[in-house]
Amino acid sequence: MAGILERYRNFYDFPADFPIISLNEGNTPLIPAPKISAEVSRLSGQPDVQVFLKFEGLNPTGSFKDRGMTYAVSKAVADGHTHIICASTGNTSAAAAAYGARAGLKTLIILPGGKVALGKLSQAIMYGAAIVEIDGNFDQALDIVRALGETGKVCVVNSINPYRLQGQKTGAFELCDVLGDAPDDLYIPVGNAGNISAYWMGFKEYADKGISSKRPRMCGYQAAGAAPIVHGHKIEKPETLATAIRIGNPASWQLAEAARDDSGGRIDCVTDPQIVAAYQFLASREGVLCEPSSAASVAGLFKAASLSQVQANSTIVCVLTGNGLKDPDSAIEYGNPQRAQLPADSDQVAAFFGL
Ligand code: AN7
Repeated sequence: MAGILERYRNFYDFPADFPIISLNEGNTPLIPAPKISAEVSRLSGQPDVQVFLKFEGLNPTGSFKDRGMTYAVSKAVADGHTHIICASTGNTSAAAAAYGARAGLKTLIILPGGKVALGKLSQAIMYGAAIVEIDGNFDQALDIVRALGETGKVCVVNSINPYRLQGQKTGAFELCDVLGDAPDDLYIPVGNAGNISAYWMGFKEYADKGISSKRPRMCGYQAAGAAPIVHGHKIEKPETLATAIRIGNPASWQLAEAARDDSGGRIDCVTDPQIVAAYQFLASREGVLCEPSSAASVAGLFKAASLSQVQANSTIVCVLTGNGLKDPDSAIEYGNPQRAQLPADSDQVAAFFGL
């Protein structure tokens, strides 16, 4: 299927000869989650809660970032840029490097040293980006990107580039298309706060055009050690095992607060143990392996259910923003291994399996 800019062309005003750089992103599955639904009903005491997972890990580079990057990179090409640049906790850099490679642009990446999951770093290397790891965090990397962007020599493709959010709003379109209407609640991880803002734009646009009949409550979840919006101030040294959302000064802070307030939703936080529990539940009970940061949406839903913030007969979508294969170290650390190394002997193997 064609990528998001072609499929949703009517929602954009780019010219007919706009150079679309696409890897056929989008059209990701909306997977029913019966075990999570039952758990939410159990925790909340509310019957008939239907939970779906929007599995963005099945995008071409394995995260939702592809939806925004197709537009940002296409626009960079249209504007005659030769270089794109981004700061990243990993996924933005993977997407920028892939779309940059496809467009024939040079991709420059600034990463928080030692805090990017192995798969994401591998992607940026293979796609051929130039990579600087700083002795600092994402927020410091983004400050450097902003400064370099002001030279005019490079096109910034972080979500301060408005085309990123315009592309990412199609996640909301797709799930409304599949459900036949907007859900009651949307649960989504919050890091730099672009995606929650983009989904809200998409839901508003569908409701304003009469394509959907309602707007969901936007329920965003930060990691407890990196929860500036929850606490109402910047976090100088954000910490969480969910490295993708290890961000202390989100670029789209105000937009995310507006999404929360206009939708009657909330932005709350979940602890690292709650994130790990949801990460394990998703993989071992639903068969869906996302990355730890993505599991913040489901951890948030479980927390909300325990706090009686979930309503009976509601349809809930959790956005799983990235693929679990990007972070094999976390899978090995937090999985529940049932493994043994044995001689090539059927009796011993059978004994281990309890057969
Ligand atoms: C898997 O790649 O910020 O709130 O530099 O990779 O829109 O920032 C990644 C963010 C959630 C948070 N889940 O989304 C980056 C980066 C995953 C992510 C988020 C990110 P935003």
